[in-house]
Amino acid sequence: MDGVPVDLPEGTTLLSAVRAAGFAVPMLCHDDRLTPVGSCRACLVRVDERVVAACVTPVVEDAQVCVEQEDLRRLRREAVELIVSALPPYALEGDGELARICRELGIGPETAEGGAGRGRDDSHLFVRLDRDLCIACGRCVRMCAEVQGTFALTLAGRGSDTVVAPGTGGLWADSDCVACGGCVDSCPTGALTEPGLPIGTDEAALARTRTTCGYCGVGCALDVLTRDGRIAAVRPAKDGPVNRGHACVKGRFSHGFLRSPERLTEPLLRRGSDLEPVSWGEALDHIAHGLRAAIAEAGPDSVAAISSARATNEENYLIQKFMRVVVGTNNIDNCSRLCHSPSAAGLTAAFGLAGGTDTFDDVERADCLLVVGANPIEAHPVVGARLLQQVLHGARLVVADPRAIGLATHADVHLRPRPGTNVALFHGLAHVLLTEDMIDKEFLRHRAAGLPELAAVLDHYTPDRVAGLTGVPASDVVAAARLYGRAERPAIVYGLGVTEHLHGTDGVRALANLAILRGAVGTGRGFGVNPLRGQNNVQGASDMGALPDLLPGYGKVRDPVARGRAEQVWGARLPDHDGLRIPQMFAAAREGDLRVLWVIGEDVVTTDPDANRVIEALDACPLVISQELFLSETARHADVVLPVASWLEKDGTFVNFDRRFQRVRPALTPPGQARTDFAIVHALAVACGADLGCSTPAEALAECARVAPVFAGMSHERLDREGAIPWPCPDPGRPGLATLYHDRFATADGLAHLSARPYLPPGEIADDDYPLILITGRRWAHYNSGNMTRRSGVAELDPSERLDVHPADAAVLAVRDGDRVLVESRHGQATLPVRTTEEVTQGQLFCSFHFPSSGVNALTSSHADTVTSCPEYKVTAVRLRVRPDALE
Ligand SMILES: Nc1nc2c(c(=O)[nH]1)N[C@H]1C(S)=C(S)[C@@H](COP(=O)(O)OP(=O)(O)OC[C@H]3O[C@@H](n4cnc5c(=O)[nH]c(N)nc54)[C@H](O)[C@@H]3O)O[C@H]1N2
Ligand SMILES: Nc1nc2c(c(=O)[nH]1)N[C@H]1C(S)=C(S)[C@@H](COP(=O)(O)OP(=O)(O)OC[C@H]3O[C@@H](n4cnc5c(=O)[nH]c(N)nc54)[C@H](O)[C@@H]3O)O[C@H]1N2
Ligand code: SF4
Ligand code: SF4
Ligand code: FES
Ligand SMILES: [Mo]
Repeated sequence: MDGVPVDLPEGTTLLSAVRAAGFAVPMLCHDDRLTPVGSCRACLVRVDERVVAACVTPVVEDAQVCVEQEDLRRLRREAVELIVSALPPYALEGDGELARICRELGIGPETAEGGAGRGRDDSHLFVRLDRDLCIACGRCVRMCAEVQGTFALTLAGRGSDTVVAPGTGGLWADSDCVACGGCVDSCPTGALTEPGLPIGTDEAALARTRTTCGYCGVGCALDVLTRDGRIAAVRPAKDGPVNRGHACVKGRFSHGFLRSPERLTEPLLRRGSDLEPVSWGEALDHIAHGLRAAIAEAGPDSVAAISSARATNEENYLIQKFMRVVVGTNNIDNCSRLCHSPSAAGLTAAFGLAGGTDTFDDVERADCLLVVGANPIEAHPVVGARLLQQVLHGARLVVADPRAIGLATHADVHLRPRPGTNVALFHGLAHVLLTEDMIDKEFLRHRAAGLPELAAVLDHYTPDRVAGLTGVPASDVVAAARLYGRAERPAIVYGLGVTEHLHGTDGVRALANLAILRGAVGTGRGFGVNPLRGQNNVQGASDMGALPDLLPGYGKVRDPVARGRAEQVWGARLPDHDGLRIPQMFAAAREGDLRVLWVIGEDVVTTDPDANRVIEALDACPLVISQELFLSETARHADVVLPVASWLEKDGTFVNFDRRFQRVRPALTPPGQARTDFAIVHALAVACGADLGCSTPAEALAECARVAPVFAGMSHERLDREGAIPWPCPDPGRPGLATLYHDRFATADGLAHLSARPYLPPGEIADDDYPLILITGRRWAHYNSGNMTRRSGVAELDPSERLDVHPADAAVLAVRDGDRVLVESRHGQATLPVRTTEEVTQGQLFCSFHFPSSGVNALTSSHADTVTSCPEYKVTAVRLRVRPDALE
């Protein structure tokens, strides 16, 4: 090539060859992540006397390629000039891709003299379209299809009038767009922009902070662009290890909460029925006094804290250290209790460690995916998008979910078990694996234990019997088992539809059985069992020991060796008995045994089950502290409210769903007197006359690395240098372990353990009084309690709660879309508007819990996983009544 030899495998494009030889060509219709189309002609090169577009032409062996000849430069300039001539003059303002290419090619603003007055579409809150700038390169359309998987866009019109448009016709706001922002990022001209960065913005003048998203556990790397102390835009980082330049509506656009007028900016103290502003000194002294009195009168175990999976590792580390060292209790827990505590228990029992077995990059090499009780398109959108693309590229897909979730339309088999019947379903699949000999006998002989016991139990789970227990047709059980059983590299990905049940831990273990039977874990012949952990740092909160039975790094508080290690580093004696779990804390409060409850970043009144009983507990506890961004429902019941900094205002690390530590860096300063959780815990320690050491987040992680051998190789300095690092990471000089269990499992005997626990029915079943089953879960635009997303503009995209009802059930009740119904369970009531949809099956309902005012968690019960106390959020027996106003 121009004299430079390049050696590239057949099938790669000339573009790769051009780059490999150290040259560059301008490109307008090309984005490396997307299928090349070769329509703009900006990248012309010559191959054996033919002039071709480099981005679409494959490399041929021994071809003579020219890039730098003058006539090629002219042809490329003419191609771009032709495109630019149709655009209005402002097309070349700023430093967008097109403007830069024009500058490089010497095309001046005088060339842009078009602008047909095709108008704008500013209907959408986050995506703006200027049709006059559209060159119909189609990158946005491909981005929406090939990366995001939403297929919301098309190219409409003919010839030079072709322009991007929503596939549904009409306005962008009414389209299928889920505001991932991918199309905006790929648009080379500024036809698509986001509100904070209009065309002509000089991005170089904005401050840029690399951090990690503080919403879900995917852990997208983000670049936060700020101007005058406010966010101009949030860009997904192209080199983000999980997101690779992609993001979702929450990480990207849900930051309006930061400057919400409702943001807490000063501490509040209860005086009678009012919460009144006070100084930090007064608030902290009040708490310190309450702590001292409680400990003196009722002992350290009369104090409990709920730590935050939204906060950083360093903050969680400090909080649990405060509770153990300053207070002297193990009464510390985090929302993993409500979420994936059955994963931690089940995966530890099966394989030895509490995290998922493989990295997501490996999962992406699987040829068959079993997605169970997870709705990643809405709850982990970037992972959902990657899974969908994998399926569109040929991987087989089995979905096990009672609802027709987004991925189900692409599934080879969609299993729709009745909520709460997973164990029977998984045993049914295992039965078929065994009877049809789709098991790895070698692996079972050398690396697993428990086969005879399991085989005896599985005898009872014939597909026909399983069909009776679960409602899944026997033929579907067989078909799904064959897809998983015959795949070369199967992988299991799962969510709360497995864990939030009366027998959630059994569910995780019965699911793990499938991977063990197939030898699809710890062998490279498949990619194990992988929970889609929920909160940004729920993995980390548990890793840091914000748990009543475990120290940082999962040493047991009852194990003298683990305790001794921590005691040595902390220079204090530690309590040696397990502390209270969250539901036990509430029970203790109701019984008058809890004097102080410190709730950090969790809106327990909105999100814990059986809300009326939670409120009773808070009201019974003499001192409740809520550390919050907003006056949440929980804060309203507190005696002291402390204003905190959010993830965009703090320094530290998070651990994402596939065990990667990633850096979190402040892009802004917190408003008013709000402080980081880290600073608040330190200040409280000082008010109590204690010194927690580790004065910076970096020092806190360094200290944690000394307490917990699995994190011994982790440090801020290393993360700043290397980017994401997975744990286990016992050695500063060696990489963390992304894939686990190559030689042996981490169990005491080194073997994977099959579980022979039988299916047991859920805590609630439909009966004559409560004939319908309510499932609760997530919707794409909102996040958990909704305290942040409801104050972030996205609320306009999804303004209210609704109850999904099957049309047949709606007909029986004579209710229509929008009608408000009274939902009653054995535990409470909620009033919700109806949305009829076949996404739910007959006899089942679905709603989220993102709108505290609708009171969904007044309905859910206090049934909980028998092993870990994870609430049975997914199964509540309810009945509906029409026109509640007439009945109240
Ligand atoms: N947009 C958005 N994203 C989020 C969150 C959010 O609030 N909003 N929250 C984050 C958090 S904290 C978490 S933990 C994750 C949760 O992410 P997911 O686990 O994906 O969330 P859910 O929607 O609660 O439940 C998943 C699915 O379980 C199904 N299911 C219910 N019962 C059963 C059953 O018995 N068997 C089977 N097989 N399936 C069942 C439900 O129909 C539902 O589709 O999402 C995180 N991401
Ligand atoms: N019905 C039903 N209920 C559920 C579930 C379900 O599926 N169905 N899922 C459950 C699950 S999996 C989870 S994880 C829980 C989540 O429940 P929560 O943890 O209560 O919900 P979030 O809205 O994520 O966050 C709680 C609060 O933290 C505050 N916050 C955010 N960042 C910070 C910070 O850095 N520091 C501090 N101090 N505060 C901060 C926010 O303002 C918010 O009010 O909900 C559970 N509730
Ligand atoms: S923002 Fe995302 S979902 Fe919406 S049209 Fe663009 S690529 Fe598609
Ligand atoms: S997928 Fe999760 S981590 Fe990524 S931007 Fe969305 S909420 Fe944030
Ligand atoms: S970039 Fe190659 S034809 Fe457009
Ligand atoms: Mo969660």
